[in-house]
Amino acid sequence: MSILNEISQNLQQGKAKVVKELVQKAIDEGFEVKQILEEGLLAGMSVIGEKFKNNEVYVPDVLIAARAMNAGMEILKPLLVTSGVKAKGTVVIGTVKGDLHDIGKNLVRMMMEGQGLEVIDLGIDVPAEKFVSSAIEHNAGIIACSALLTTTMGEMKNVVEEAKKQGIRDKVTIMVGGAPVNEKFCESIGADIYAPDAASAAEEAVKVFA
Ligand code: B1M
Repeated sequence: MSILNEISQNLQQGKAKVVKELVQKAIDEGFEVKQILEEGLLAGMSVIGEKFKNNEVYVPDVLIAARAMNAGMEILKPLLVTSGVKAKGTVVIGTVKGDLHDIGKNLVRMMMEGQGLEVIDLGIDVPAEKFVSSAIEHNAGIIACSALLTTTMGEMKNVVEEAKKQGIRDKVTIMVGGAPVNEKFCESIGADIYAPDAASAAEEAVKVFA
């Protein structure tokens, strides 16, 4: 098995320590940083994303795979900067104002990072103004809003309105998701993309930057 394949396989099994060692080994053997990232770490995370979508693996599996990816990224990150590998795009993500649920949002973030996107995580209870000002500050192409409560999902409309108010509506894609959210709601508030799960959210985000 090639070392890149080994990285991918071990990542899928959540073996953080092994992934870290293999990434270092691949660097020592002269593999390009971009190749280690794309054919090792991101390839492994894509498999997990697909399996998660098909209910073949569950939340804890994704969390430990993401931990393994982060372990590998610790080694790669400083080299990515010097080798000039750029993120495919920037996403600002958060759970909307009044809502403290973050497990799903964190999964979305991890999946997006697993697709090579830069993700600015604003955390929970994020007001509309913060989503928009952060998108401007980081020149983000996507604002991604998560909500788990029927009482807070309406806050997503405020994000759309705030983006209009601050003059960036035509420059930013607004993605919405979370258990009570659906396609119809997405359309009704004038958002752009509804994603039912974390893997779809990452797939859709990549398409935006393609
Ligand atoms: Co809360 N809670 N909770 N809770 N909680 C729910 C959501 C609830 C359905 C439980 C119930 O009554 N059956 C209910 C909401 C009812 C409703 O609004 N219709 C509820 C309630 C009522 C509350 C409180 C009001 C309870 C109270 O205090 N009386 C309170 C509210 C606090 C607040 O937010 N202001 C509350 C608090 C909490 C805890 C803090 C205890 C805890 C959250 C801990 C945390 O997140 N760190 C909690 C939990 C854990 C849950 C349940 C049990 C699990 C949620 C979860 O993490 N699921 C939940 C019941 C349930 O769902 N079974 C419940 C796993 C996660 C992976 O799924 O977040 O749906 P999910 O994410 C999915 C997709 O939705 C999607 O991707 C993920 C998977 O791929 N997705 C996106 C999510 N965000 C996305 C964004 C995208 C795209 C996809 O694009 C941007």
